[in-house]
Amino acid sequence: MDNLQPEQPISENNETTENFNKPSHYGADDIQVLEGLEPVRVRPAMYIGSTGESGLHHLVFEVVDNSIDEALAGICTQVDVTIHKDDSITVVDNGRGIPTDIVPGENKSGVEVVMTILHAGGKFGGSGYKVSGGLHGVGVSCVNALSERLEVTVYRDGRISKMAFERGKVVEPLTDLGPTDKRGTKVWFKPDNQIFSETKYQYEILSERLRELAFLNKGIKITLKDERGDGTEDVFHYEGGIVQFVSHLNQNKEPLHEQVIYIDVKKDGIETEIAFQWNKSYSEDIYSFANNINTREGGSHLLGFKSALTRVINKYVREKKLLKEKESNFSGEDVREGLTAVISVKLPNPQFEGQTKTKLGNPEIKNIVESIIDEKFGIFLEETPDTGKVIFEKSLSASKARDAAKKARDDVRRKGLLDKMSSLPGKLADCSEKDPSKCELYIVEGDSAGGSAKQGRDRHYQAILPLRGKVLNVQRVRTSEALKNEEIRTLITALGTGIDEDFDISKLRYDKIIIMTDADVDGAHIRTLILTFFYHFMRELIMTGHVYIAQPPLFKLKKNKNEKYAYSDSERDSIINELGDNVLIQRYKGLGEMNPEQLWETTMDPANRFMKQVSLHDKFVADEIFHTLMGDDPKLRRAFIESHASKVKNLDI
Ligand code: 0RA
Repeated sequence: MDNLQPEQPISENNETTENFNKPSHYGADDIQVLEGLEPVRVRPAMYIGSTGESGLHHLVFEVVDNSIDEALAGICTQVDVTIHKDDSITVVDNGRGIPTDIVPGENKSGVEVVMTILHAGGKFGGSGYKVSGGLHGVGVSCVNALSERLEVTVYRDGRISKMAFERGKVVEPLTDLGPTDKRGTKVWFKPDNQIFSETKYQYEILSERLRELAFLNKGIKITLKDERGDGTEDVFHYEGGIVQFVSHLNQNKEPLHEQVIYIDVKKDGIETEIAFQWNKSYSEDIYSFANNINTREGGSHLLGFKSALTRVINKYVREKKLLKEKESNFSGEDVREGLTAVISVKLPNPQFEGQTKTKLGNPEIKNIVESIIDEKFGIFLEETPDTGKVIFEKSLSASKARDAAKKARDDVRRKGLLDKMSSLPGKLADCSEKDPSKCELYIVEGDSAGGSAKQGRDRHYQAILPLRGKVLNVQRVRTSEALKNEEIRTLITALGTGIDEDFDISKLRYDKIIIMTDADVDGAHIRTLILTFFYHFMRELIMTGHVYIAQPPLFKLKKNKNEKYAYSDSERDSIINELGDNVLIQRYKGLGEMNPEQLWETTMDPANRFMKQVSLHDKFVADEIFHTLMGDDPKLRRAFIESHASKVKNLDI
């Protein structure tokens, strides 16, 4: 703990100055006006990120984080989350229970302090590491402020006590309800629909994060129950922790060695856990966490891991004379090809930096992780030479492929094939507008639909790129192979950004890239292949919300002169109801069945069209899906499509 600062209790005023994007004339008077939980209701997004779907789910995670803190303190072993019929939520844990006695200096019970004072943590002499002090770490009081009603029941010191709030204000004081032999806290809340634009919980969003938390905190049992619909239920409980996390991530890939390498070191109050395993794929999937928070932007722990991994492997292959003397060292990318890794550090005062505050800043962590990998992974390689050899061979093949890919890129570049200045692909019907922020590119399946789209479009700002036949599955080949494919090169040239190391989003030629394929199985497959292309070579385009999926209508309904389009079965049915008898129903099997005017009207006109924006809600779920759907194992693919049949529509893959 020597070089660590003691945890600073954050005072309320301090937090106010930090969190408010205040104008410079913001004074003490203003702060007084916004006392208690009022600021949270005035500016909810500032506390929970948004008042949409993400903020709504964040409420659950905020409560669960407190339960996880109890688990980190070694007390809580189980957390049960229930989504009720009315989209209210219950979280029950068997932790210590929120203190019920009076907090000195506040003259209020612990429960009231925790539920009504922002960042009340410090008032309980917090120690150890806390998730709830982490990223958003706003505290359960924010959940209370943003709930129409919240009830908290505490089982502590043999007694049950209960208290209720509405929109953050006490409506029922803390009341003793009698004896109990249980211990823990139950929080029930109903999000305030005056605050949230969306109040329907999505099972998948909750289950993903809860599963992740169970992986990251081995032994803890987290259950999720959905009382709406057919009563879906999940139990997440992993005695193997992040080792099972890595196995899970690699489940659809072919591991190159059986054993997941696992390193766990606790030193000076910091716990470092790393699990990793190489597989046959060409991608690198490393997930890093600090205090259970996904550090998507990486940081010192990730840097430490990467640099030590490269060093240890090079040292090993030199010592064992596996690499010839004249051959140069492996690069970091070489040794990480096909690597799946989870790095989880838990530390007393994490510093989160970066654009989305998901980059671990604490500089001392880099050295700590480096020396752990140096030592422990070094020993592992010495003791497990079979695996050492497998890693060497994978790195060697990656290094050769990287040379070949570079050569292919250089060749292509020399010939000017990826350079838009040379010439845009002949098939591209470009738009006349030159400002990319106003431009749209429709990627269309087949020449005939391409023809309709070219005629139907607004050529001022809409460009059309027809793709012929099946697009290459880039997940299955290396970059050098992919670049030999004409459709792939056409796509890259049209977009203008380049790929891999050359990728530069500022060169993007269109603000919206819209995939328009038939509404049938083939169309869905081609769409997946195009998405796989973006995911593999230009993931940032998806991350930044540039990629969309066009939604052509499924039916045309006609009665006399009255024509309507339906985009789903249920819409078809309600239009039939509306129009009455003798409705002529035409099912569109392909885009080619629509004439240019119809295509414009139903699918391309910004005033009428429906589009879905493609998002990577969670990188590791997305990886899983792409590997299942685009990987080599048809059995897995079928099983996935069957089990996700209804969701595949939502995911748009
Ligand atoms: C304040 C202090 C302590 C625990 C908690 C709050 C606490 C909050 C929540 C919210 C959901 N479950 C919870 N469990 C505990 C520490 C209590 C102590 O030191 O005994």
